[in-house]
Amino acid sequence: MGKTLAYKILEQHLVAGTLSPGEEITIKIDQTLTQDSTGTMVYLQLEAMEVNSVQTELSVAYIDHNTLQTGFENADDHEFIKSVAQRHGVLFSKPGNGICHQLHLENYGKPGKTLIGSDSHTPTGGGLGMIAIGAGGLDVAVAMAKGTYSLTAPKVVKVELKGALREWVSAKDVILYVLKQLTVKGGVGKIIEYTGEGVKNLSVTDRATITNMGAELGATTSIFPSDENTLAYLKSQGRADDYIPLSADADAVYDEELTVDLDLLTPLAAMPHSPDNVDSIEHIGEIKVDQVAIGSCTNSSYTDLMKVAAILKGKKVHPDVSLVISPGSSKIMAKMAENGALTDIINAGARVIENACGPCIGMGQSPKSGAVSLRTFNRNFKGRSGTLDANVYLVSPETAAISAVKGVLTSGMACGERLPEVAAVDFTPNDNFVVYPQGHDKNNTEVAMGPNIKPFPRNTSLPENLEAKVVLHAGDNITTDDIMPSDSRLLPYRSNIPHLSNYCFEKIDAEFSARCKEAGKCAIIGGENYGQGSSREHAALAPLYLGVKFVVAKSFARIHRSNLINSGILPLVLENPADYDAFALGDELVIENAPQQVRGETIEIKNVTKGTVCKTRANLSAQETDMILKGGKINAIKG
Ligand code: MIC
Ligand code: SF4
Repeated sequence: MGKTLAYKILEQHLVAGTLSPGEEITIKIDQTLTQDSTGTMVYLQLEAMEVNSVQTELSVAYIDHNTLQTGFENADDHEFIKSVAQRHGVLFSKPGNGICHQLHLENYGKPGKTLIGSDSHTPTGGGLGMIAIGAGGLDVAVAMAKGTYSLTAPKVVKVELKGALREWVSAKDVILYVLKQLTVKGGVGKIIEYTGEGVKNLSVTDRATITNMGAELGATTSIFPSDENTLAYLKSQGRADDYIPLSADADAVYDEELTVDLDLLTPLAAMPHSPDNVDSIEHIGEIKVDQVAIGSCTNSSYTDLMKVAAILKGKKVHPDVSLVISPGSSKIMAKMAENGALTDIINAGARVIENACGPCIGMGQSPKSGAVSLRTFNRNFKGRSGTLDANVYLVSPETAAISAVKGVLTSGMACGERLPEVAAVDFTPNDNFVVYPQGHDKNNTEVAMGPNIKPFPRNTSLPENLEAKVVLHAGDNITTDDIMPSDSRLLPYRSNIPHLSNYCFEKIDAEFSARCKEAGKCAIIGGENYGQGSSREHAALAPLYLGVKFVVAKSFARIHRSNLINSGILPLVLENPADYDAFALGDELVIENAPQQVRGETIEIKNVTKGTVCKTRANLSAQETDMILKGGKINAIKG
């Protein structure tokens, strides 16, 4: 029986377990990446593990999220990460170099390697034929310390690409189409593997746009084969030696299949407030646009921005539109300065900002009240832009640029203009933004701890009777942005859980934090796909700090479920989803004989207030059971 590409790479890296969907496996990790907003926790945890050198082939610490230094906090975090990177042998990418995923693709990603990163969009590396997985910070810290990562072996979905994209239709439209078909929870427990003759018509950066937004499907990761386009990309980055060809066997067997006819796609948009709320631009119509933002790890490649420059050349941004562009990397920005494309963008009236995540995570450029903002980003969750009543549409760079000129949402296909081809270029290697950990030894460098960096909260072992009061009854698709909001106001506090916890669930229920403090021991009830979105473990650590003992939901998103377990918080799935309605705010709950119950299949929650019993499952692996019993991953590691 032929093998999928994903399973070939997993098999080569298998350290323990049986490689079969649903089984717990441990794989060797070749590379890790961190970014600063999750990185401070990662490196606090790495320090707590008392290791000297990282065990990976390569680990990189990027600074790209918290680059607005409005006070000392972010700069202190950068310094902290730099010092820990030097202590343990981690490369440090300074702020201004660019967005972690774009930089990793350009400089370090290699076909056939495994990568885990403390950011949900780490699967961007799948565009190069890697197994690249987003994970919580603690899992990344452990991968650095031990060189391994454990996960449930996913199913593999085949997405067969046929034909080629037409002018004005791009990779973003491919992934928006897949999101429309599979939804934001359609990828949970799965790897999305792209195959078919259409693959050769997509460049590596096109492929990376598609694998990047596989995170929005909830997928473990997404992957493309490594072929002559991979070689061309690596050559353009001066890394031809990193190339190896890789593909699935011709007779590979997949768990599910989907076909996408690239020739039939038209420009699409994800409408407010979910990446799977997709429709064609033609159908949505010419809505008036207030802001257009181009950039993010999804769409900030050289080719993307050169197309934008070509569309803007000799034109003027509409008087009612604010156009803001954040390039993906310093190399891209430098190349566009060299060839004049940056001048075309600036002359059209665009605001060019730093090579960083920027507006994608609400670090500046919040649109005006009630605005329509077109963004080439990957998430349009309510309030993520920093403006609660803004309506964010996710579109391709081509759609964004032409709409910025016209002032209304515009399909380039309908406007009758030609879109010039972007010529291939070679990039000049430049590592002036990188600090290498030369002669590293933890005894040679002090950890630089700013006053805002506080210890992370730790749980205690599971008590006999796990008591809790319902402090929130939430709906479906709760995001980690809902649980632990992130914007320019709160991101400076990513290393200060006590402060952050005051804002937990603030957009959904302003009383949440106060209610938890009053209750002491708390439980959250959620709907489907609880915890989708970011990998931030702050969405588990802040609830832990506030006394949350367990979360009961209809289903969980992968990374958040792991983060809860790593923190010793039980994620419980309702055996009967209808029982969701049997809980109400203020109900007193208890799980009796908790240690014994978590070792079994079914876990019963007694609702003391209502006098009822509800059956749930935690579906814990052996390692996960150990973590829950001991009060989290750090306790389990330390024994
Ligand atoms: C995001 O896009 O939501 C983030 C900010 O990159 C997060 C990481 C974080 O919360 O720091 C992610 O995607 O994991
Ligand atoms: Fe940064 Fe946005 Fe990408 Fe997250 S999704 S890594 S905030 S650019």
